[in-house]
Amino acid sequence: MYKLFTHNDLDGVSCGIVARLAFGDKVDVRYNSVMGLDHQVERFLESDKKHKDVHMLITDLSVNEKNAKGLNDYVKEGGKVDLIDHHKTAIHLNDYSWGHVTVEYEDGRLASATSLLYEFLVEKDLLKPSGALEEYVELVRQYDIWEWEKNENIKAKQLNDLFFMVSLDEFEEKMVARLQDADHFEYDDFEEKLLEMEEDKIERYIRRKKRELVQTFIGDYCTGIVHAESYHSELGSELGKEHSHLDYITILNMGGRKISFRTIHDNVDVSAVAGQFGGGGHAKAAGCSMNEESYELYVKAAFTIEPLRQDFTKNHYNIKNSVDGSLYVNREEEDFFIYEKKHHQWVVERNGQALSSVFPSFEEAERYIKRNYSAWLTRDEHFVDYLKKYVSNDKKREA
Ligand SMILES: [Mn+2]
Repeated sequence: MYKLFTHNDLDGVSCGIVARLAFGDKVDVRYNSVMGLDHQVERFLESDKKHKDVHMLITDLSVNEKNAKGLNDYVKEGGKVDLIDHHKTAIHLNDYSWGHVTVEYEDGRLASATSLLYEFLVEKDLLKPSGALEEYVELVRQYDIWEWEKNENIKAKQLNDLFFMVSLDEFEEKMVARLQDADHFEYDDFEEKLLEMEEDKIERYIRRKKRELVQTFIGDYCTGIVHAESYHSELGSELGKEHSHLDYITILNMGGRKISFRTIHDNVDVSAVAGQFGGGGHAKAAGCSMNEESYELYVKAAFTIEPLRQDFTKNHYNIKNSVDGSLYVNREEEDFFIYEKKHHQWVVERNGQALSSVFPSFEEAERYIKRNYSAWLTRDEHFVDYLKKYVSNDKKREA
């Protein structure tokens, strides 16, 4: 008999699916949150100690110091345990005979728990490799370690969408049945339709959230803050790309009292931001529970800020990086005119007065006014009025 403790996200549940394919009803699968595992392991060590016929597998999660010692003692007494993980923070468990932690394969690809468990079971002849299963495992791996975005592997993202549309048990059951004896992994027509609808729904949701984003400085970082309960990955990436002058995106979930941080920039580490408030995570995606301090900064102080406006995109004349200059405005109805005075010398005029800083590129000038004045590219009509006003002023000056 096998007992599998695994994570409750797509990678973790796919470990459950792989284990089910290998062991059928001879495995008892438990899905846990990151916080929940240690409690489960503790209970197992206390109660099931004598059941030496149980082979324990832990995937996509790691145990604390106390449980690591407990498991090690259990193994010394003849218990069977294998912990298979791919998180950097679990590397030290490789010191134990039962710890199998691989972050990166020899060819440089990042591992996922599912890919590691799959290979582990195939190597031990406990699972028969198949085309469909191999494809499925690769989709999970690409999704879990964010490789799908770079590869534009939509099928991997869709797998995660589907995962969230049905219950854990239903997903497990569906996938086990599908992977059992197929050459390729495919979605059926109904799922394709569902995924299409989901895509539309996410698009509408993001469009709405774009109009609610507020901008502020917290510490040295300029962040965009939005309230949202769902689609954090999609939101973080869309808002981050659209407002690339923001260092990171903050997503507030008031009901769950949680804060998520996302960034698209390599020079920003949001796990450090989350760490200041007792949270953690990865460099590009992290989070924390909401405490008094983070509430004051991200919720209360941001409440009175007006949402950020998007650049006007339907212009013919007022366009970015143009030889005629580009005009921006802000909520205070100030004008910001960016133009190239000399080669690599970009000037910003604020209400007709040049700022003292000069910028080496259009992008840097724009970034400066977006970060410091929350300005957006204004519409053509205003641009034409602005040019008329200042061109006629120049003429008066000449006369
Ligand atoms: Mn994982």
